[in-house]
Amino acid sequence: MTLRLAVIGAGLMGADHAKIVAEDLPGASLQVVCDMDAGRAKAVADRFGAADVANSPEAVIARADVDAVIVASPDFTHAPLSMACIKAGKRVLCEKPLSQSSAECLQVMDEEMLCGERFVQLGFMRRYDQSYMEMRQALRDGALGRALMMHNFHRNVETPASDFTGAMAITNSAPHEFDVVRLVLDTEYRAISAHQPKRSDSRVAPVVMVLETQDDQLVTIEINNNAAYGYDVRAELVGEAGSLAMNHVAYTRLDAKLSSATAYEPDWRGRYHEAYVRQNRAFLRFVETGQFPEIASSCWDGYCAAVVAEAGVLALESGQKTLVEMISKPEFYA
Ligand code: ISE
Repeated sequence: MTLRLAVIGAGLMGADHAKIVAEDLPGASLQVVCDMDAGRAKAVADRFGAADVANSPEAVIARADVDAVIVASPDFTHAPLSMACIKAGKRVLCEKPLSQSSAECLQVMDEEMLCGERFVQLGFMRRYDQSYMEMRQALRDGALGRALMMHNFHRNVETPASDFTGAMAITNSAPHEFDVVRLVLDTEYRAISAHQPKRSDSRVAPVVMVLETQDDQLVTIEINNNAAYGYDVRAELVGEAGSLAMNHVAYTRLDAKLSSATAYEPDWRGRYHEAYVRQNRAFLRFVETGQFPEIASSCWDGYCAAVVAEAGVLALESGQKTLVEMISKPEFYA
């Protein structure tokens, strides 16, 4: 049976999801592309062969010819649209963040728990990236001994908007690290501090965070949204018996003129293409079977990322180490 998917939002990520559905998801078809901007919806629909276009997300979610939904519209719509999908009994792959407000994440969790079934898979795609999967496995296999530290670097060429702030580095970019490090280390955070160096211009400076986990490990995260040279994500997991570092991901290397060079992607879509495909295939199996994928991110994970980000913003503003205070994990998400 072919599952008919709707993609809500035809911006950068919506177009990327539409492409993946059309080209990399056997068993799925692109039924509707929905965007407030009719021209944008049509351009993406035409490019990837969608059956229809629409401009009302609520109407799309209710359609009988839509089996499941991918939400890639602006961040503030993620929680309300995920709740609409839960109410309609449709499984949804919602782009990160579920919400930047932990209180709103709790509302989505409540809605899902009320239904007694899992409906929401959250698009923290790095969980499906080979490098992080190998780090997690190495730790589980005992190859590194007890984990002590995880260092992370996350660099964008430039900020998406000129009014991007240090707080937004924490609420918009860092949640990827907040989320995937929790998965790799299999723990939660206890406290966070955040610091910024000074730039010589008015662009947003990097943010460096130090997090303590509940298992007494340290996690460092550098977010540099104006790194200029390329999209660059690095990580190193340091254990008592060894360390595992992520390699620069590039399929080729140019050796010429007495030097050697590998290229950087301009943004995350190329770097994480395989992760997105794996994630979206896992979503398809979730829709088919109702079984929540083992390593996928849930509403609970979305809540955890939001709580850490809120504490991180407070830490940056106050210059103080800030406690990360979460509710206990509901049995439903165990
Ligand atoms: C950005 O905010 C994102 O959402 C992307 O997924 C991420 O990879 C990028 O580096 C972030 O800055």
